[in-house]
Amino acid sequence: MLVSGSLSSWTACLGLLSALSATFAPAVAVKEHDWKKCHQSGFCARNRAFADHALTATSWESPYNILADAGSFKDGQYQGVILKTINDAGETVRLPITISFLKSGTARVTVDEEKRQKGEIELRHDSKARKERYNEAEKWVIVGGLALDKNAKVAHQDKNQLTVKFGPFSTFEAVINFSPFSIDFKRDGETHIKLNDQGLLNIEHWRPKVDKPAEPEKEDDGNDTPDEEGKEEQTEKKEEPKKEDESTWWEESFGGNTDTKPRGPESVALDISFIGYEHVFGIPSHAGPMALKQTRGGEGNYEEPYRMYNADVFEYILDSPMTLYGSIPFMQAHRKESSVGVFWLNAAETWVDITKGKDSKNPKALGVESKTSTRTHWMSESGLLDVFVFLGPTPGDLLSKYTELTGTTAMPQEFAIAYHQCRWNYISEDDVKEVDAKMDKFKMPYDVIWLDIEFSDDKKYFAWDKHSFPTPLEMGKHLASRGRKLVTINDPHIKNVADYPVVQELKDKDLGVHNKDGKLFEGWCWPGSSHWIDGFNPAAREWWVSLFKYDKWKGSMENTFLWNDMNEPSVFNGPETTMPKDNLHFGNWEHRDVHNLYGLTFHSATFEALKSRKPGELRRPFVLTRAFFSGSQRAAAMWTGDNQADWGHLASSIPMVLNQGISGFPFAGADVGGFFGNPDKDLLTRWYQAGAFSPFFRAHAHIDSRRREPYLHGEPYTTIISAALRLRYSLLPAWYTAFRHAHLNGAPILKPMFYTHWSEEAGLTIDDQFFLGTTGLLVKPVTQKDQTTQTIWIPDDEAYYDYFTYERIPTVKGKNVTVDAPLEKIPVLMRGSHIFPRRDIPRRSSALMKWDDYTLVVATSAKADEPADGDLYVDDGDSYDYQQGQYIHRRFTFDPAEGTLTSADFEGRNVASIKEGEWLKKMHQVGVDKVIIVGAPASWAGKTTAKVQSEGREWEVKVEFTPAEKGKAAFAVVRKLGVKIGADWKVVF
Ligand code: NBV
Repeated sequence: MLVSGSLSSWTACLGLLSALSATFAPAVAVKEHDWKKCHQSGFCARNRAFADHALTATSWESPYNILADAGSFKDGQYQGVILKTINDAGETVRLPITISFLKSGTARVTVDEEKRQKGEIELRHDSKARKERYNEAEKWVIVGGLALDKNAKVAHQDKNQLTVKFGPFSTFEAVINFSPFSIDFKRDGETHIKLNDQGLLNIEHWRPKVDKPAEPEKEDDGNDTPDEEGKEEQTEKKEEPKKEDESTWWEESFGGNTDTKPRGPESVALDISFIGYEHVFGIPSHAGPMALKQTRGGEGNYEEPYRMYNADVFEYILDSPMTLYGSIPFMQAHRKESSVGVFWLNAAETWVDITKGKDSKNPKALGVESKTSTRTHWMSESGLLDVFVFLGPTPGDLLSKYTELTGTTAMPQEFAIAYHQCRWNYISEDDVKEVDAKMDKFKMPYDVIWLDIEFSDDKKYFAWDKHSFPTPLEMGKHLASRGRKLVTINDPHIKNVADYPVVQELKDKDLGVHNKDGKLFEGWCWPGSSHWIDGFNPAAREWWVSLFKYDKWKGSMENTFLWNDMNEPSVFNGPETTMPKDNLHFGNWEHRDVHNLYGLTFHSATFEALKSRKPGELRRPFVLTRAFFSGSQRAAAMWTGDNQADWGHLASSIPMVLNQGISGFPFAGADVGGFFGNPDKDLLTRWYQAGAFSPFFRAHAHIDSRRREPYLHGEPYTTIISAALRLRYSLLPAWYTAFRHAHLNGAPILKPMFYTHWSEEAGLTIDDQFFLGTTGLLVKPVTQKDQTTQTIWIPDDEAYYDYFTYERIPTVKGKNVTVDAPLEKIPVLMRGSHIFPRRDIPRRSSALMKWDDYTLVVATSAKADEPADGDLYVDDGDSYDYQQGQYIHRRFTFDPAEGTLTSADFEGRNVASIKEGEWLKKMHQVGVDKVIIVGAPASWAGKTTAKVQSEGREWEVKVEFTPAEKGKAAFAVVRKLGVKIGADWKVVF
């Protein structure tokens, strides 16, 4: 049975959901009008209107001034008060400001609102909402890096401003201007970032609700949105006074839902200018180019600001600033040889306007080419104004400082970076076993099979559907026998039915989210009537953790891992398919304050749960989350949600995944094949090839789509897809090493051109090709239909070799090169001067490759004497023993002048002194099976042997040299080196 258009309203369809969900999926595609535009979101409209006024009125002055005498600077921190003038009578509101200069060189500006006397601000209708600006985002997001820089010094102070020098060698400066308040951030004397330069700071102070007499009817049709009103004013250039639009202060409605706003208007907004920077990136997740577009209209620009309000935007549209499932309010600006950034720590609904323009203070008349600057306008509905400023100068600096604050990506379970086979739904244990067997039959490696919501007994997620999954443990063991895992879904909505102990406990212990009246919130999702766990409540988290113990969640076992979906949270009958903003969370914070954090609280509780399923068992969890916020990288992988089986979505997945990586959350991927629809075989094949170069590599499909497991497509597709899977498996050591670097310093796993080649202006905005980790592999997946060649931009003068043929590609720095890319070929080049590890015998799962020997591939430099280097990180891939030194991290160096290839500990540790646990001991049996030197020196012609030295011994190995021929580079192969992977060794050619 397929139910579709006949169900006209959600209510009707939701009523049937429980009964129908095995075959039913909402056939309604997302409509843009289901989601707010800025003019439909009261605070966004008000702030845009405020900006229009400020930017066009001739005598505008920001009403925010620092009270010069009230401030003090001590131990790296300035504390003072901003006075906001709120009316013509000169009345003011006090806004405490703290500017912290951190040891890392990061600066933090926090503005709060002074607490009022009890009763001074009344909330509406006896609301239980907390009367304080939300100040706990830090608690969920920040894990370090807050130590103050005691060396930060006041360099200048007078009645107008205060200048603080801070950062490395005091090369950073913050010039705090008092009247009006603004801050200029400088590096080496040059201004890079300005706060409130345009005077758009707007902190809507709390005020009592005054019931005013109804306003007289306007003469026009009265249909103007606040936004349009702002525009009218702009053209009329009215100056003062700007009449505020109060229509959405105390209540606003959208799509039939009314938000009672007990605290009234309380948004925080600020303009942040990036001086001399034409490009800004970040603030995922949006489906659009990595380089963010302007948002105030004009050709090729958006009309709407980028929105961050985690939402279940299924079948999302491409090239749009619309919000998606997760938010990271971290923006970076790049130009040739300089990068700076800001992190806006606020979990409420947030919009960001972006405009660009020439810097008029730098006129051409003076013979200086005027530079383009980017101006951004950040608007959040509530909470503190809390912004971190990073002054770079490199892209890597931004990432390391940002992840020092928010944490780096967790070291993953090794299986988690292999291939995942998913679909909504594998319908029974037999189905699972059949897919598992077919993957083996067709020699397609895979590590994980996934179960979507239909695995459960009527969407009661801890209960298995007894008919389809009667023996989950037996199924789990079956998978485990080939080292495979099972991931099951577990959403935050808990089915509200009588016979479900989980919901009973939630109710009895009062662990759910509450509505505005303080009662348990009830809404609709897959199970029908549901309650939502309140992940902000410590007791709820503790309870959630307890549910996953092996003896509590029957049918789960060591190889069961988790998928958290719908955690934006998705509420089918809620405003914009999420929770009412006046819902209440633990501590009586309104949902409005914490919305973008909700998903993180849920997936991090699941992460904790997986860490403590059995006393004494401490293994790395694997959790996939759909909603996320800054900090999610510490506990989860993410995917880009419900994309579609079309070429546009395939192409769009690449900038989206790159953007995740440069925003500190690199464990990212898109549904391979596209979730909705049926990909044709070419599209599916190309998607597998792109997926093989995506940090999270999972095929997934909608319940209504045709079966599309990779072995189903006949030749040549089966062979080609199989080759993509095998390529992923052979490169797993390189991927794992890239994760290690991401874990250590926040580096992206897929590196866009600007990240590796920051001095090449032309490469700054390229977002469809990338380097994989430190391997030097330059990849540009094919994302166009019928495309058989690929054009790759070359960032430098290095040598580039075709990954598969060793052909030396004739490249020119800064130019495109076109390479062949027939369906069976993924455009992958090896950049000279790198070495990367592989494991060349593909097996059924990564676990089965654990003790296999390695291959090292050396791509020699274009410069005859330039060394090549690379590294390999490996640990047990499962436990936390690596934190006790139980890992191998080698640095390989090929020195063409000396004719040597050496392996040394990456960190210079004395490996002999490490007390070896079981895993390290077992690694003695793992060695280097093969070394391939691509671009081997011509002088090696005739060479047949080389000497190997290791552990005090020396022996000879054979060298097979193949001279350069027909465009192919010369290469040499050495087999069976006889060295241990963890030992120091040297090959002398
Ligand atoms: O659980 C069903 C799906 C899931 O397959 C998909 O990956 C999620 O993004 N889920 C959304 C709910 C319904 C989508 C129409």
